[in-house]
Amino acid sequence: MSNRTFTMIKPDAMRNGHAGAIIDRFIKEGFRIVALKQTKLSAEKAGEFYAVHKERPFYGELVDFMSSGVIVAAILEKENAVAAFRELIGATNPSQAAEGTIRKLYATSVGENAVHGSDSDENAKIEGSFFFSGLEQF
Ligand code: 3AN
Repeated sequence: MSNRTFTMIKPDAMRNGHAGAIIDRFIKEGFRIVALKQTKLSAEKAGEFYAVHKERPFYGELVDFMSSGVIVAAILEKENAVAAFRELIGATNPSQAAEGTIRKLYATSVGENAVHGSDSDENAKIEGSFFFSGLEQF
């Protein structure tokens, strides 16, 4: 187990001014920041990142949304990071997310749900290296 996960603060949370509160929450919950940057995905790059969802009906909407504004990308470290982080962010649909989770607090809909969290150690590694070179990880 790598004890690392990958996250993005999505364009909705950036536009709504929640980035500071969300990063503060990561740290308060005991995640160490391995890498962090603000960036913007082109539609092409967003499509590549979400290629696993290509056949899903919401793929086009997802790509448009994820390339609609700046995001913050980060690699975070904590014991059992992937599962611990998914618990912290809550269910994909904020209306089903537990009280106190980041999506319950800051997400507006299932499509615009404030944060991304990797779903496996393998994907955490792939997604982290999509955004960060080895020289940017500490
Ligand atoms: P999660 O991000 O919780 O792992 P996935 O992997 O099922 O959820 O979906 C990836 C992303 O696709 C979600 N974060 C969300 O932005 C978007 N998405 C998922 N389901 C829907 C849906 N029914 N309608 C619109 N967008 C969706």
